Order: sequence, then structure tokens, then C-alpha cells
Amino acid sequence: MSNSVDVKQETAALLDKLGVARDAWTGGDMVSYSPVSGEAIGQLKSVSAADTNAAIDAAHEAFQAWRLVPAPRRGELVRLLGEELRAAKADLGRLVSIEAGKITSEGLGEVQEMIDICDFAVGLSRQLYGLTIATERPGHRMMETWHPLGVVGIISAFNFPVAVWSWNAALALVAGDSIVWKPSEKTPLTALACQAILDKALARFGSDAPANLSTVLIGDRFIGEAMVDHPKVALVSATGSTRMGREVGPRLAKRFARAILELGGNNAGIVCPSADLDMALRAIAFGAMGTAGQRCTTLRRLFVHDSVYDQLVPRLKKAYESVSVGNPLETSALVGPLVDKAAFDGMQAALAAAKVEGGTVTGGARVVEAGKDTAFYVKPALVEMPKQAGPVLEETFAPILYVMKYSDFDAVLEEHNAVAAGLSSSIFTLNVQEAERFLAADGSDCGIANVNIGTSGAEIGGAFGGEKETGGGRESGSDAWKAYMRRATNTVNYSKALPLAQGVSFDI
Ligand code: UN1
Repeated sequence: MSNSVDVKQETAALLDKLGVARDAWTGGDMVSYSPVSGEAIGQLKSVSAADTNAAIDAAHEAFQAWRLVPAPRRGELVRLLGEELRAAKADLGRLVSIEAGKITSEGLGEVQEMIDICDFAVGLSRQLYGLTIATERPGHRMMETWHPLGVVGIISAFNFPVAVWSWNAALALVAGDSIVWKPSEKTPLTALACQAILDKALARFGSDAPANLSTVLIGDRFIGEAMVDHPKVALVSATGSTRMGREVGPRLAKRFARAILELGGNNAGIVCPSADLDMALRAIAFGAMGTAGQRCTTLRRLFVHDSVYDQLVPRLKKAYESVSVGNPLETSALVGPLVDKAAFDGMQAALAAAKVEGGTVTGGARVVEAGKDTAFYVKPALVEMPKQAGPVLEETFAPILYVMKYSDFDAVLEEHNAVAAGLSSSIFTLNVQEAERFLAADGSDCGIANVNIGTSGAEIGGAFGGEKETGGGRESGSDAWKAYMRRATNTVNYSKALPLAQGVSFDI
């Protein structure tokens, strides 16, 4: 194709423009591939275990200085980061499309999510409030103070290669922490770009930001292991598979370090008899097919009431058959590539297993883009299942939507909650009793429960995360910042006596 994008050349131009030094991504041992074409786009140098430990020690020194900078001043750094991200939005969004395979609007949307969390964190830098608490003792005052925590280790996944870093980085920086980041091995170039953008903000900020406040460590899992085991890393925020979380969680617990775990999801939607089916159709299509099914919030299970099944599901199947799949750099297709061959193989294995359980599959076949047989594009799959069994109970990181019929609301709530993960969920209904029940204590057991919107695409203002095997961590908005700080309860005696609490007497 004469007018086709030269992915390698464009990557180089973007990295230059974003301020990433050439020697950081050429001539190294770790290869980054673009899922768009399957070709190698960077050779990065991976760090050694000794480099990693030294970087953590340096980050700890940075923390000791940064914690003394007033929080609103720390907010100024994040404000500048937001400004730099605004300026870099088109380039960084495009690089996300190249390295993670996202369609243009989702690549840009991810950078917008970074800008949003920066704005949120700037406001937060003047709102790191503690309570004043009534004491039982006369002449005393009790209060709580939030202090910076330490070095924050960030482990992120390929599917949100830049936004998840920013959720953690923006909060950690205003909280007074330093950060050390191990990006996914599949998306290291976007990580270098984020660091370069932060470096621009740091250069404008001035000398009260210490060196080594933020470090990107390129390499494989041993970096994550070093972070998890290093006594100077106070918190590890890890996004990835439940399998990864099972290793990270206990190791952190062993040394009593904090964890924010953002693991798998197996998110479901329920379509009730009163649902606005046009709206549900659009929400389901974006939730299940958007980002080629590679969000942790992707809609993977759909329960449809039998009274509306025959109105909704044939329309949904049509949407699956007609959805555009293609190169996100050259077309306006809605579905880009899977990240790699392993993702494609995993999808095919899940579809085969679904057939064994009696599933009927629409879509799911590979789409070979002209001249790009090293890339893995696929038609999203809709699978009608007689029951929730086999692969339906697992998260397969690909665009597969399992559709099931239901007739009883209590029973469907039980089925909804009968999976190991507990990230996101939604109900489509105009019936207030069903909607409120879904949100109630005996409703959805997920960290995110929505009414008449899909499972994915959360805004940064709310706390983001989920229960059960999703890991229980919360990032982003609301009071998620508290995980990045330590709380001290302070009792001050301004009286001339020493009354003891609980009426205890101890007179010497
Ligand atoms: C993820 O897939 O790891 O709610 C994060 C969403 C996005 C974040 C997804 N705001 O879909």
C-alpha cells in the first residue's frame, strides 16, 4: 500500500517530538512491537537487579526531600504535568495507538484521562484533610494528620499503558511520595514518553523537586519482584492478572507493605424487561467490543430477560457482524488489533471451550490486514450460552461476549455474582426497584455498579477498583489518595493535668 503509515518511522518521529532520547530505545535488548503491524518499533535497554535496587534507594532519598515540600506546591508540579500532557495529547495518544493498538479516539481518551487525574490531584493538593475528633479528656485535642508515605512502586499493564501510571503518579506526587515505575514489557515506549513529559514539567517547576522523584525501570518481572521485596518501597500499586496479584499480594504482606491490587475482571450486564433497548445496545457494543475487549472493565457476560431476548440479541449479532475491524492508524475502524498472538490463541481456545459447553458463536475469526500477517486482528465474538459454565467463568482478555437468558431477578443476581472477580457491573432497567436492588447490599458485589451505562469507561472522579479476585484496591478519585499517605492520630494535652482515657488511674 503506497499511502500506508510507516509505523517504525512514525514511532521514531513521535519519540523525538516527545523528548525521548534515541539511545533510550535503540540498540537495546528488549524489543517493543506494535500490535498494529506486529513489527519491532524499539529496542530498549533493560536494567539490572543492581540498577533497580539503586534506583529505589535514590527514590527513597528523593522522598525524604519531597515530603517536606508543602502539598500545594507539590500540586504545582502536577499542574505543570497536566499542562505538558495537554500539549502532548495528540502525540502521546498516537503513540498509545501504535504501541497498544488503540483506535484514535481511545488513544486520545486515555491521555485525556491523564489530564483529568492531574486536575483532580491539583485540587487535592489543598484538600489532604484530616479530622478533628472530640476527645473524652478535658483540655485535650485529638486530630489526625496525613503524611507522605514513601516510595510508591507502580506496576502497569499494556492495555492502559499511560493512564494507570498517571492515576498513581498524580496522587503519589501530591501526597509527597516518590515513584518508581515498571511498565508492561509490551508497552515500554509509552512509559519513556511519560517520563519525558514529566521531566519537562520538572524542568519548569524549579529546584525544590529533588532528583530521582520519578524513575522508569525497563525490564522484565524481576523489577517488579525487586520493588515488591525492597524494604524502602512502602506501597506497590499493581495492575495486571489475578495470577500476578497472587504473587505480589502475599510477598508485600510478608513485610507488611501496602498493596493496591487492580487485577482481573469478569464484568457482567443485566438487561431487564423495561430496559431502553436502543441505549442498552450501544452501551453493550462499546463495553464488549471497545478496545478490542482488552479493558479490565470490558463487558464479558450479558444476562438478558427472556421477554426481550429476541428483540435485543438479533440486533446485537448484527452489530457484531457489521462492526469495522482494522488498522487504527490508517482507518476509522472501531476495533483495533489484539495485543499479540498469545491473546489471539487465548481467544480461540475460549471459543472452542464455549462450543463444548453448548455455546453458539457469532464472529471470532481472524481478520488478516493486507500485508500484516504478524498482527492479530479479529472479529469480536458473541457467544450465546445455554448456561454460565466453562470459559464464561474466566476472564479471557479478548472481545468475547457470552450472552445468557434469564427469567428470575433474584436468580440472575446470584449468577451475576457467581464469578471470582468483582470489578464492574451494570444493569439496564427503567424499573426503580430493580435498579436500586442492583446497587444495594444484596445486589452487585462489584467495586463499580452502574445503571443504564456500560461497565467500562469510568471517570477519574470515582474510586476505581473491585472486590474478590480483583484485589480490593482503589485508585484514582474519591478518597483513594489515602492509600498513598500515612495517617497519624495526634492527641494534644493543653491542660495542666494528666487524665487517662477509659477512667484508668495510675498514681505514682
Ligand atoms: C483498565 O482497563 O485497566 O473504566 C482501566 C475504564 C477506564 C480504565 C480502565 N477508565 O474502562
